[in-house]
Amino acid sequence: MTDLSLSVASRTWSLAEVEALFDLPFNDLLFRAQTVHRGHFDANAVQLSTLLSIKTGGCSEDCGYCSQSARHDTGLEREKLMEVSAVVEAARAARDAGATRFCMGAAWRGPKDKDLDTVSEMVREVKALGLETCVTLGMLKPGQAEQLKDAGLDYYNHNLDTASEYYGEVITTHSHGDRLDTLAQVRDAGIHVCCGGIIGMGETRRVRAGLIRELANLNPQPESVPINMLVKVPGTPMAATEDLDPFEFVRTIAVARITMPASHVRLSAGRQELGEGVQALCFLAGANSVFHGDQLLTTGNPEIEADRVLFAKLGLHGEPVRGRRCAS
Ligand code: SAM
Ligand code: DTB
Ligand code: SF4
Repeated sequence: MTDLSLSVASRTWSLAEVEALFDLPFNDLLFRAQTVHRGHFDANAVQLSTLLSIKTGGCSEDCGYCSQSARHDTGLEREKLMEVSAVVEAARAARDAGATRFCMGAAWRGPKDKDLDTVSEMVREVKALGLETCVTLGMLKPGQAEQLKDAGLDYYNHNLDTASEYYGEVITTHSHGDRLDTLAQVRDAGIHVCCGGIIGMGETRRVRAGLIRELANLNPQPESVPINMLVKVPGTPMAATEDLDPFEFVRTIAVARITMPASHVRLSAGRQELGEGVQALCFLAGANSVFHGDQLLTTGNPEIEADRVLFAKLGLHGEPVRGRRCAS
């Protein structure tokens, strides 16, 4: 019989165990996730990260979900790397609106050394504002993670996106192994790992369980785990994908919480489409982070005012920097 006893951070998860969690009755799953959550975090605190696209569009990669791939005709204007001063201004506004982490995203396969110098300057200046810093720049070459660490980078976002068995259905220009390689470089440089994925891309529950299993078996586990619901961008190969049942999204959050008890699980892209009720279920299932601000990278996010109202209704509050109750 599959062992469903309470998880500990260091254990290895089998696919059967993760699938068994997905298959639990909804109320049992949520009760279990909420119990784990309360053992590790303030149950009413939510970490707020703000995203900024510092280099938009024209990406060489063929990720089937992405508005920024040069291979998809999404009508997105290609833009150059932003000026440092404009990024710092956006970060200051994010901080003043309540965010504690600022995440800068670039539509690159990976950064050129010259561009990395500019991004390092952005990290240095954003950090000086008292914000946690995060960047997502694609694949890194040896030495680049160390440069970012020296600039004061706290987190590097690099998602596994989907289970290894489904990866080739979504992306062909780089591999699941390439992603693991960059994640290892980030870890070795002493930078916190932000690593999650996308669901609702036409995958099966088994694939979703496989993704969560791969994330949970990273050792150490990622400090932040963004769970994105596919945003169906017109012009991408995934634009006409069938809608995923919202309860399946909630289940995925709950299974992420149970298997990665000390990680911040972020309710990420697709929040606008979920509505207040499903978002509330996600918080009950153990989500304790969101993207805060009217824009994700190229698509919309709930407005700051809408989040303020929702948080007030639910009695949620923003989490201070390093607000984890049980330091690990
Ligand atoms: N180019 C870098 C990379 O791929 O790692 C960084 C930017 S990329 C846009 C960051 C992440 O955004 C992707 O790994 C994916 O998880 C998420 N993402 C992109 N487009 C999305 C969409 N349409 N729906 C949901 N998530 C999306
Ligand atoms: C992550 O997992 N989700 C964010 C962040 N990491 C970089 C990006 C979501 C992008 C959604 C589609 C868009 O706005 O382009
Ligand atoms: Fe490029 Fe990242 Fe979009 Fe893939 S997800 S096309 S690597 S910006």
